[in-house]
Amino acid sequence: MFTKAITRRPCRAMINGITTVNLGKPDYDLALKQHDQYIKALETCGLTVEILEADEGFPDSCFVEDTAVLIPECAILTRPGDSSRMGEVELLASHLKSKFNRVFNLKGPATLDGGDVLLVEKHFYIGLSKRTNAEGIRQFKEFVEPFGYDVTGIPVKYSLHLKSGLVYLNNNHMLIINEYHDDEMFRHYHKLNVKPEEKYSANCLWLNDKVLVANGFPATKEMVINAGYNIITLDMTEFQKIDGALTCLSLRY
Ligand code: CIR
Repeated sequence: MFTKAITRRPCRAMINGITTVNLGKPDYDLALKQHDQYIKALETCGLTVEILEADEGFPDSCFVEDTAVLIPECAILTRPGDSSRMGEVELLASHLKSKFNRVFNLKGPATLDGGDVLLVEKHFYIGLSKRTNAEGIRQFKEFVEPFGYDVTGIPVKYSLHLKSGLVYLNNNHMLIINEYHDDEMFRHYHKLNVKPEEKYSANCLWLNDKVLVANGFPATKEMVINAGYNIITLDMTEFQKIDGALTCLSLRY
């Protein structure tokens, strides 16, 4: 159950956000409208949403998920794997220190993006990706193990982050792209397989028994509904242009 979320308004510089796709530049005004709808959806799911100011110094700073991991026992400030994003953590640090009794910091040479961190009950799966290195996972593990969490590293080969292709929807349901389908690690889950042509939509967001799903992906939408969830669909086109998806736009706790 989540009760709160932290988001950051997209800045104008988002049109120059990092991207691996070729979908053109985001339309800033449309991105703001989509962000408004995203915040409304979080509120519909019962969350109180804090909206931090846009920061023009960091084009990707609306993707707050990458800069911290929040659990009831502590906050962990990350070290984003793309150097242009490292400074985003500072923007959030004092803010989190006023909310959490314990705040841990990853130290160099560790790198870790929150988009690689998937929590399933008391188990963290962490993507070993272009953004997150083995040292990042090692330090993270040291922070969370004393609180009874365990950690498994998962190589990420075919997407930016682990959660671009693997998302937990509670009730033992795992939304999963082909690449992870036969992985022994996930054999215990009831898998909802995302079609390759709808890969972007694997990044859904479970929030208190509702699921946010990106608009324009009918097979994923139907599959999540058939799995028994109430869904909220959201236009995400402008964030997709810079590799952003639903989980990236908030920190939930
Ligand atoms: C980046 O490449 O860092 C941003 N353009 C997108 C970050 C997406 N974040 C996420 O999936 N958690």
